[in-house]
Amino acid sequence: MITRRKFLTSAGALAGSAAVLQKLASAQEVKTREPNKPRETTAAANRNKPLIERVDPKPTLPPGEAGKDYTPVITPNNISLPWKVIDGVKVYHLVAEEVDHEFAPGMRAKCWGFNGHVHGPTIEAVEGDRVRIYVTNNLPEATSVHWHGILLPNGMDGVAGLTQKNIEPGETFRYEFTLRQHGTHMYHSHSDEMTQMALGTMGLFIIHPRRPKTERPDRDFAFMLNEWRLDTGTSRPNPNEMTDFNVFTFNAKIFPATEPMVAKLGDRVRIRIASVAVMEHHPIHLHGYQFRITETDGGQIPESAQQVETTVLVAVGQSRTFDFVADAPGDWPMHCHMTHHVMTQMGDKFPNMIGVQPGKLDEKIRASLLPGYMTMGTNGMGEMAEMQMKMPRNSLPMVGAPGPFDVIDMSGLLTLLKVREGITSYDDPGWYQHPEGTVATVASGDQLSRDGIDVDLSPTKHKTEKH
Ligand SMILES: [Cu+2]
Repeated sequence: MITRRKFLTSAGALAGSAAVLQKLASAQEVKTREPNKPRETTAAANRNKPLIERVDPKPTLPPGEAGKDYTPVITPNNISLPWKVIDGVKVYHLVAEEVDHEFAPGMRAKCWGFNGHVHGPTIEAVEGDRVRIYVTNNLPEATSVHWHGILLPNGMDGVAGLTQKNIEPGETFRYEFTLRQHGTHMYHSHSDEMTQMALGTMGLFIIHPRRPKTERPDRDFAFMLNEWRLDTGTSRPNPNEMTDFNVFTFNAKIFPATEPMVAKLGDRVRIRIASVAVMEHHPIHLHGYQFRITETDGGQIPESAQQVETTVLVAVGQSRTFDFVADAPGDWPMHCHMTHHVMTQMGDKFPNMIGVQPGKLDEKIRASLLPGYMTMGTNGMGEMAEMQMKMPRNSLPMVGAPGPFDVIDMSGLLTLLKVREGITSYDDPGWYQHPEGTVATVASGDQLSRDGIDVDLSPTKHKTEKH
């Protein structure tokens, strides 16, 4: 009830109507109800009163301005959708269309998105803004756009067949409503969802608070999660796949194509993660930090109820926002903690070769069947990261990229938080230069004997067959 009353108070400030005051008065009645009075009496008295939160108010505040009313959000690897103000209304134009999308160098596919982007550009607005969003359908089939998590009149909800007619190819529809909340929300097609969403027709819808209760973040990053089935050698994600995905993305990119989040030491950082992914939930883990989960789709969490975590589970259809101060310099991974979600196609359908001793198998196969054959994966999959293997067309191995020390053998749902002292720009600062003596290295014999660590250091002990 407290949250609801707070919401009503802020909505009231925006709408300023008699209905608002009436509702606030009735909320006050609930609060001051005598303890012995039966609840049913109050409920009955309130039953027929208008619910102001279901009224779409005309705005009484000017459109929110970047810098003055909010710090713009950063959508790594994507942009915010441009808008113009017409008679006090923010006007946007989304165009649903096929997009030739690069997941990372070496892997492209024909996806569906908006305005040349996969996923669609981030819609950014401010609580109290009136927004008018035109949607043009340049897809080969009918579509519609649903504004996920946003409080609006039923006929603006965007569910084809139920709350509106389909937007046929070539048609442009108009959606218009006033934003009465703030938070991290989404939009996605709501017509032939299985096909269209598996091909990428979704985006972020960020609403900044008009009067934030907390200090604004210095760096505000937003991500959308997704998973895809892209078979090697093909150029279209397969929307019919129900369980077996092989490409996992932050803002439709896989590491190392994911742009890093760069912050200055001491910056207040906000990270928003949202998902209307196809089928999978993703526990997103940030290294080196504890953070407070400050918002869900339902709004701000009271400070006393905020959980301090290092991993946040983002289920399909949810958003989670967390905040922290960037007080530890370094290159810190942020990744999904499901190990198959930090890899790409290579691990898919690969036979389990761990511990297999091929003996003379390689020689025999090379001589009689495949001249370039080698048995792989007997010591684990990491070695594939280091090899320049010839890959099938339009596919990437499980591995990520060369790192400052060795190859980073993660891909997929991985990005980096780069925190630096004294930087003057938020451009990618390159790899972190560690202060001397702060990097784990091979232990010397002296160190081992000093600390009584007994290991067999003979060179033959751990020799493994190298290809
Ligand atoms: Cu995951």
